[in-house]
Amino acid sequence: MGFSIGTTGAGLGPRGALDRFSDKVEGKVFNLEVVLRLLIYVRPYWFQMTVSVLLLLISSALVLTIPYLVKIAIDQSIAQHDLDSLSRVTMWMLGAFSGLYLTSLGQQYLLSWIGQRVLANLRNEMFRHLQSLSLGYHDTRIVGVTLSRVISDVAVINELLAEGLVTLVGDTLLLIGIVVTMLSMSPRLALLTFSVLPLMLLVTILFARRATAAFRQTRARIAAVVGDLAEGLSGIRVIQAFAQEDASRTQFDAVNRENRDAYIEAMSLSYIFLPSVEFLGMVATAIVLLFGGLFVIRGSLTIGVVVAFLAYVSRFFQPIQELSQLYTTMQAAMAGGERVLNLLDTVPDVLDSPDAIECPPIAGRIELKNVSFAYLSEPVLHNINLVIEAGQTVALVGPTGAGKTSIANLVARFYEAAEGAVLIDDHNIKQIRQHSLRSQMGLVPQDPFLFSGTIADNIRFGRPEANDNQVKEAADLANALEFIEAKPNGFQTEILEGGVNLSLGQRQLVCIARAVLADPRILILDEATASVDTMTEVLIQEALVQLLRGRTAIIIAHRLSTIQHADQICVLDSGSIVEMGKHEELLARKGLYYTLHAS
Ligand code: DCP
Ligand code: MG
Repeated sequence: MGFSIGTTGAGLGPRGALDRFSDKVEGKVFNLEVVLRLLIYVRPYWFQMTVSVLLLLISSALVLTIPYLVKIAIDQSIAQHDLDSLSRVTMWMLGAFSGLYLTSLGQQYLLSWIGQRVLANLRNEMFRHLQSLSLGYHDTRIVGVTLSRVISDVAVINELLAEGLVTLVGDTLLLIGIVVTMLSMSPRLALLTFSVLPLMLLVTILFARRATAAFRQTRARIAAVVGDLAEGLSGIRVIQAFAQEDASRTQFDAVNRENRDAYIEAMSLSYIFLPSVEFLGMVATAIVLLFGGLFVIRGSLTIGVVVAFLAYVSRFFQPIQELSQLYTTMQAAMAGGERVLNLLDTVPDVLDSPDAIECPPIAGRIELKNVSFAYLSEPVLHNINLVIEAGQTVALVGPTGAGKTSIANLVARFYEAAEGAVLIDDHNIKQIRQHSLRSQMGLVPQDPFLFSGTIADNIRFGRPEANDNQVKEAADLANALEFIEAKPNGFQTEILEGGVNLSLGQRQLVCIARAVLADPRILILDEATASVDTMTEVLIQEALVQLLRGRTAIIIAHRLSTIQHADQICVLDSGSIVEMGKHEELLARKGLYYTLHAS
């Protein structure tokens, strides 16, 4: 779906650009409800998760053991010149190292195994939900922003669920383990070493507070970059046509620069923080050397303990660093999680009622009863009453913006009328499952959209099981065969996204063929506004005669020549039906239809 490009470029300053793409402010660092709901996505993998936590426990225990083995080697084996014991301890150490290697490997693998599955499942669910949301939702959203929901918000959630929570548990356990081991080896030296902790706590709190704000900025800015990029790309034709590259570039440059600055600020905080932690680690090391050495000289401590302490101190500050980084991840994940859950919680405006029926093959009678409708707040259709008998062709005509496409949108139930009812074969449209209704309806949209793929793929879109002959027949009926066969690759011609390598008329012919192949009971044809050449127009007209045989049809025409044979012509103006009748009657009346026809 394309989105409005009218607002791109010079008109909006960088501020405006940013505001368009930014979301509601981010809240808490920890939101239990969000975490619990997200954990549901991890639940299918509880077994792997348990194994990975077990592996983590083992590897943490091994990390704790290694300095202890060093102490034994120094204080017992080496001090007592016991070679046997030394080789035994060394073997133990090698064993511990191998164990550490294997458990970390297994744990990392399992975590990414789980993480990628959670990520993919969440994306699938979002995609499915986005598909179920009515056009009313998509109309009011910027595609780039929705993209960043599905891509980056989900990724950061994954970072939290898969790695963050496990890091949290693992690092906390490791910290406690180190503290307990140090205290039990030498309470005096341990307490002296921990004297740097208050300072460390202070630095961490200061950092976390500043970093929270800084990283929040980076996320808002990157959303703006993605949004602006997406809009700039889909509007590229218009931007180039109006030579607005400079303005567009300036705007992109502005959001890009703000993103850069926000990032540099956030990163420089990290660059101040991490060395500070390291510095405090060095201070702790110095304390161990000084006091530990003193105790050794006085004979109240063994050298092995001092060496083990040095090892523990060096391990001690790594979890602290990781935990403080986790703080920012967690915050991003909470914000992302909230947005993703909001999206998943959005209820489609157009919902099947619980007792909606699977629609039997319909005859195709359509009735609009006192229908009034607004997309947002401004009323677009006023009290429309229209009956189309099964098999009839009704043409909707009227000036641009009169509400023709809107009527088609209501019949196809892309939107729901605020007042009145749309009936199909005397069923209220709300009582029919959307899917079963649309599968009997063919639509040739005003803006004929083609997917990337071959021409044949595109024609087959509504009926993937159709064979090559049926595709060819449909193309023939739609009068598209001639131009398709003139292409060097015929039906296998690759179409670019949006169908840009076909002319508008050709795109419309392919869309008509697509509708023919689906063989719908009701056909809605919204003629493209841009004029097609007279040759193509004749082709489309001829195709229509074939196409409409035995079906109910709503034809929206801009060229009145196309619809002179319609059973009924319905003239709309500003959202109301102003005239209705056959071609000659309407001409004779010399009203709006006459004026339109004359122009
Ligand atoms: N409109 C809106 N939101 C949308 C689509 C349309 O607010 N998502 C408004 C714009 C028009 C009015 O609704 O004022 C009627 O729009 P239609 O698309 O129904 O108009 P037509 O199809 O009659 O116009 P055209 O001949 O240009 O296709
Ligand atoms: Mg229209």
